[in-house]
Amino acid sequence: MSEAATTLPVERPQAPDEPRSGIVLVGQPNVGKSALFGALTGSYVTVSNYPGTTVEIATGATVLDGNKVAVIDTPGAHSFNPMSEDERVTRDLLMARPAEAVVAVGDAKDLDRTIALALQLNEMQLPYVLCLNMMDEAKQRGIGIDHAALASELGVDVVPTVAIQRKGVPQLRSALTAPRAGTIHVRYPAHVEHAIERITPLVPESHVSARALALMVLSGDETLAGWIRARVPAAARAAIEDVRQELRRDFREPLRYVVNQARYRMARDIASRVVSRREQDRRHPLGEWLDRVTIHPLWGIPFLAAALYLVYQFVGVLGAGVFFGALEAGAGAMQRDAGIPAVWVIAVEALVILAVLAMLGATLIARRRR
Ligand SMILES: Nc1nc2c(ncn2[C@@H]2O[C@H](COP(=O)(O)OP(=O)(O)O)[C@@H](O)[C@H]2O)c(=O)[nH]1
Ligand SMILES: [Mg+2]
Repeated sequence: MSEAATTLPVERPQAPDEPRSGIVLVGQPNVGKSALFGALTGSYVTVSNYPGTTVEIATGATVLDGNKVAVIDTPGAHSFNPMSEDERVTRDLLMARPAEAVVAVGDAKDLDRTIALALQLNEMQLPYVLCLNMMDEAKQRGIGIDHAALASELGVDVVPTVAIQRKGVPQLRSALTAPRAGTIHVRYPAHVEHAIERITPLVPESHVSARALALMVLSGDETLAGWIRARVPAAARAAIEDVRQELRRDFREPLRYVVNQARYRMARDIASRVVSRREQDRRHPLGEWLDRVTIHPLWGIPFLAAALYLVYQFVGVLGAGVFFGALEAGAGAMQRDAGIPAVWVIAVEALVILAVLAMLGATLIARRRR
């Protein structure tokens, strides 16, 4: 963990009257952040690299309630516990100084993930508006969202939009004049909650809540190390690290995973209460269960092993043994009857088999993406 590991302006402690950064658009990749940014700002846009990185940030301006405010488009982020440079820049932008308002942009077709990100903003206690974009595609798929119910669950304004048609943009503008910090909070397993209680008095003053900072530190977010070092005395840092190590021993999975699990569980619960689907679009419960268990860090392993074994059986035993045996026999016969060289017959037959397998694979992938 080196000092250079942070891109946050560590030398500049937060002054209470510091100018706010304006309106910051955040969300997963490809949810329509840039389209909304365009709808809000028009054509006067500056693109620059975020200090110390090659990540590009677009800045423009808009007028809200007669006041000109900056609007910032950020790179896509699945979470504010960064795993990539893009995610880190977005997290740093949120932490460097308070925003006038955050716009959490989400894909209405992917409500679980949208809500999971919103819950992190609730945790950080940043004032925001949740924008459910791509409502056109959601409707086409028969997904209906009770956005008023979602708004009261989260405690913030929720605005459905179709950014490319500028639908909902006036409503978004009006919600942005009075953004709120969310009211509902993720409950973590008791051990985690206890660790949060012990760490919150030790984290620095910030416009981001102490609870969120405590969770970032507990999740082992090393990109925050420099920021913490610049603000927390050595003794307190050692105390924080002790709590973290103790908590690590309470779980088999990494703490980051434990924290994410709790967030997603709550996001799914909320989504299930506010979303309605046409019957044919509902996924089979077995499919949902398989989805979850196959990506689990522990239970995923036997599934992977079983899948590899099946592939081995298919390719090694059935493919090499049975098929090629038959191919060789067929090729031998053809060679005898028509004088075609055996390698040609085998090559053509192998190509046909590969094409069939590729088509099967493509069909399976397309089905999963749907
Ligand atoms: N159908 C539909 N497409 C959209 C909508 N908003 C954005 N898009 C498209 O989705 C893609 C990703 O949008 P973009 O703004 O680049 O997403 P970003 O990665 O979040 O900045 C682009 O092809 C957009 O034209 C929307 O509301 N409905
Ligand atoms: Mg973009």
